[in-house]
Amino acid sequence: MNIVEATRAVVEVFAEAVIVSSLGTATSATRLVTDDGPHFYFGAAMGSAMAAALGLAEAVPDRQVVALLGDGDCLMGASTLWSVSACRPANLVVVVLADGAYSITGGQPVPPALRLAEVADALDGLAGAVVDSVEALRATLKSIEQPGVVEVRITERIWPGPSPFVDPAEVVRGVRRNLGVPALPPSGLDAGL
Ligand SMILES: Cc1ncc(C[n+]2csc(CCOP(=O)(O)OP(=O)(O)O)c2C)c(N)n1
Repeated sequence: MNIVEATRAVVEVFAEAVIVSSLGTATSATRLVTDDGPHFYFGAAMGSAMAAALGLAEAVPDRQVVALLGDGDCLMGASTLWSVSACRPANLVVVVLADGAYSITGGQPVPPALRLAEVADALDGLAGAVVDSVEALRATLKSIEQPGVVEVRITERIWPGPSPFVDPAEVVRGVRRNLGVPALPPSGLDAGL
């Protein structure tokens, strides 16, 4: 399975979800699969996407939120798992695209034994699963208790296409539109400051 196939499965199972995609190929794949949908793309802030997804899930409990993370990003922000366990939002799935590499910076290896599902299972109120096929991913997304963590074994590394570098002001506008909340007044962000 490659990350585009995995992302497509996530988007199809959770068609109404707000996706928070971490920097790198997770953002490129989400842009590709959703045709630049109004999701929460991270452009450079590594290790922050799971925490942002947790905050979003708490803020909009009637919406499904998916954190779609690279394994490098997930490791950098892994302490958020303990916060997810403490807060237990029933509308959050964390999907980790475990390709074993920091792909966007040149493919340096991520520490091999992630064991994220085992970590999740060890924490109160958090479910963990490991999948290695698109079919298993779909079935797991439909059945996992939330909050849950799905470690997706990516065996084929590909470059999804769209740039992972996003315009933060445009991302904010898209997410607010997606959530049905009014746009913010113009700010320095819009001016690229
Ligand atoms: C705090 C911080 N450290 C390092 C970087 C540089 N950096 C950007 S993307 C990346 C790798 C991300 O790896 P992963 O989340 O697995 O995504 P992939 O590159 O595989 O798509 C690194 C190290 C950064 N942006 N921020």
